[in-house]
Amino acid sequence: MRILSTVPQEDGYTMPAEFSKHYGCIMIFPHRRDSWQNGAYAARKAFAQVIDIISRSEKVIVCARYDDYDSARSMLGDNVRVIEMESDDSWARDVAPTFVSSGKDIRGIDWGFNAWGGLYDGLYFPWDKDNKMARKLCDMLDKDTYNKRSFILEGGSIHTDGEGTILTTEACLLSKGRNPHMSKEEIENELKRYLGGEKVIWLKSGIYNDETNEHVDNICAFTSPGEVALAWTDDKSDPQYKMSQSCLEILENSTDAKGRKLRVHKLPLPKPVTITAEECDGLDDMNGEPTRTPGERLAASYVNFYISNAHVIVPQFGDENDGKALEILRPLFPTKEVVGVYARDILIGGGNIHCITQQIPYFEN
Ligand code: KQY
Repeated sequence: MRILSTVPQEDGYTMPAEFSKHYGCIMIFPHRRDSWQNGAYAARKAFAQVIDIISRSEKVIVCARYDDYDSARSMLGDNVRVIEMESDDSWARDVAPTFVSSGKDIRGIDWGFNAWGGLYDGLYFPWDKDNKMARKLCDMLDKDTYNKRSFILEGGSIHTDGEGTILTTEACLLSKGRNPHMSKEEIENELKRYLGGEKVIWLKSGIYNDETNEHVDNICAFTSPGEVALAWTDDKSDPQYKMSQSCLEILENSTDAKGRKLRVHKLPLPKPVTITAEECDGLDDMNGEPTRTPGERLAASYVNFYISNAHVIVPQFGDENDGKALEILRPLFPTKEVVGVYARDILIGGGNIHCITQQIPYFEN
């Protein structure tokens, strides 16, 4: 494995869309007791359901800490590969490499990771184990890796259509805890150079109270070139209303890198999901402070789905809109089975199904 200081776009490597063919998916077995209630037991069961569905159509590699290896091995199927790797938490989307492809082979990008905002507004300290995972995973896969640790970026803060269009949010990428020394234009240029894009569509915000500084993968996702799903509410009293409305205006007035007008599919949000006192009791304190307070609104959204080779795996919350979200997504993915997984126990950690996965694009050699 080589550590490269060149630039993917100049080397002929670009990031494929999630809906293109995968070799596999990277995930991390959950363990952090201040993120996941009751020693992460319920979260492990929810992760295992997601892993089982993904593993039916692509290779799943699950990273487990030394202490969790036996538990992961016994909970996961024979066709899942469990490898021992230390981590601080379990958000593969943000700490595993973002892969770029030449059409034949793939390389990883090793972005800097600082737990969603570092000492400014990050969510935990230290984060050094997470920050080392991307490079280790490239080594394990024997794929060259671009060293971009000088630039703080999480995989959940970007989406691409694989045809030159990148989606992101200002709330996240222009936040003070990431790359405060860089202008919006400089950040946009880095996205284009590393992901191989020609156009960046900047949404202003994401999902209300999303502790990632409003990652794009919770509010809006490409379902095919020229088409996006957008988290939506018609409830004007909900602070989310103005946020989704502003995204809609931007999307409806944008063309993609190929000059197409975007078709926007509204995915209704569930009713506000809040954490209970009992769930909070199941979480360990962090440095003597609780990580959540009873009644706190969690950033629930159906947009946080994962597109595998054969399925679209969509979070479910026990809400009346659960089925509606699946019905809206089905015609958008005519060659895949759209399935729901009850994901409250993942959401309690602060993200959802897309956030716990990172696809590895298909490669020939
Ligand atoms: O949504 C994500 N991509 C990660 C959420 C991290 C939350 C940490 N508590």
